[in-house]
Amino acid sequence: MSTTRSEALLARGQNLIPGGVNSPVRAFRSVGGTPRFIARAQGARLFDVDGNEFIDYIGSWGPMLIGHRHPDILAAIEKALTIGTSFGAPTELELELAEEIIDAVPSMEMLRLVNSGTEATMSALRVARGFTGRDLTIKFEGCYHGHVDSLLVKAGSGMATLGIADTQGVPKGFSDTTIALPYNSVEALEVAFAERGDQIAAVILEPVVGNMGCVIPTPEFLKALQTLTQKHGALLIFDEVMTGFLLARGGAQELFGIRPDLSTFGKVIGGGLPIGAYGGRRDVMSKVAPVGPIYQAGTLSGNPLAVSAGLAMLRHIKTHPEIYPYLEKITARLCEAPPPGVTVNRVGSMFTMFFTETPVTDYETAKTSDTARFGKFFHHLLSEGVYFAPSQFEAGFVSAAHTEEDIERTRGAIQRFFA
Ligand code: KE4
Repeated sequence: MSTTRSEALLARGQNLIPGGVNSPVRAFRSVGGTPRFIARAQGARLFDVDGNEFIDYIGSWGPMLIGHRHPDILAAIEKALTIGTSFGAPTELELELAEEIIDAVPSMEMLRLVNSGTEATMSALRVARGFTGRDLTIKFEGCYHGHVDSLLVKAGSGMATLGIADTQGVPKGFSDTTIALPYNSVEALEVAFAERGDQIAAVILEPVVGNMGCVIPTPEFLKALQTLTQKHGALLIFDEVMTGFLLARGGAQELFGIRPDLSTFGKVIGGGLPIGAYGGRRDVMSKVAPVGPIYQAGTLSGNPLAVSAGLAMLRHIKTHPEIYPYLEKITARLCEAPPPGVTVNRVGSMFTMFFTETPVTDYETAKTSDTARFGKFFHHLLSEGVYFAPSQFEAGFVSAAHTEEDIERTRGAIQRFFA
């Protein structure tokens, strides 16, 4: 498999952009080798600049729920182009997207559109602090909520991939406002609230984790989150940037029957264009400028291109509810009967094959994985035309464009690694 052009582009990129990539996980640093520069994508396929074809299990880290270049999305973007790309003034399209999100997610009584998941979580946190008048946040080790200064504490995703425990550049004063606890630990949560409950503005979590690899909350953990936040007057924030509209039309909160105070979204709601959203309780969101004293703004927030693509995506999901049982079926088949030494965690179309015998329930158990062997597995799959996430500490994603034949081909490639 030639990587000549990718190697040349990487060399050229190194002088222009840190690592030649615009997001660290793309650099293949934890799996080694040359990151593939992508020429184009279609459906469940990626095509790199050397003409190699891959079955894609990244899906742009979530947005490509219905596959690359879906005709509904392309048509919506083309239509949007006829009216303009950004006005810096309100449009009816933004109201329609807000209505679609609110219709799908009952806890979202009011919301604000932004341009990334990071903006969404940063804003939700500021609103929680402003609403409660408190400064502290609880997050969980291995969860990643975007590169918000105060949340880059024991974070997952690229930080876990690169083994960066705590990034440089975040003032101690910021990270001191964050309490990082083990995911799924009811006891740690109880102790934190017992000690500092009246200072805690919010608890933020990935309701199904993707960013330490896929990790699933226990019912006891979810119950404790609800009980303790309510008891102490803290807000419960579900970061559904990855899980929103991906695991179900109503996100993880629909699966678990939980109504968080605030939720954040991104990825799928933009249909592959830059977008984010935060929202929830009306009494909380009514504190946001211009109606309230908590400020948040954005030049391209609600721009017609991203909103049109997002609307097309959410309308497709609403009119094609069969995508979720299909995704459940083919992803379950992909993950069926894992090889010895591999622990698989999966919810819907989100999955991770951990190279450990240990059940993975938090960051500590995720880190028992043999990342060197995962790197060899990743490159074996790549050589067979299968593109998994280039990190043990990320989730993979199956799309509605994947066929049963794609799944069988992928299973064959996996089995040949262990043969
Ligand atoms: P963005 O700012 O990247 O749009 O969203 C940040 C974010 C927030 N919350 C959750 C739960 C997320 O998963 C993310 C971003 N996810 C990573 C994938 N692990 C994005 C990929 C990357 O950083 O390159």
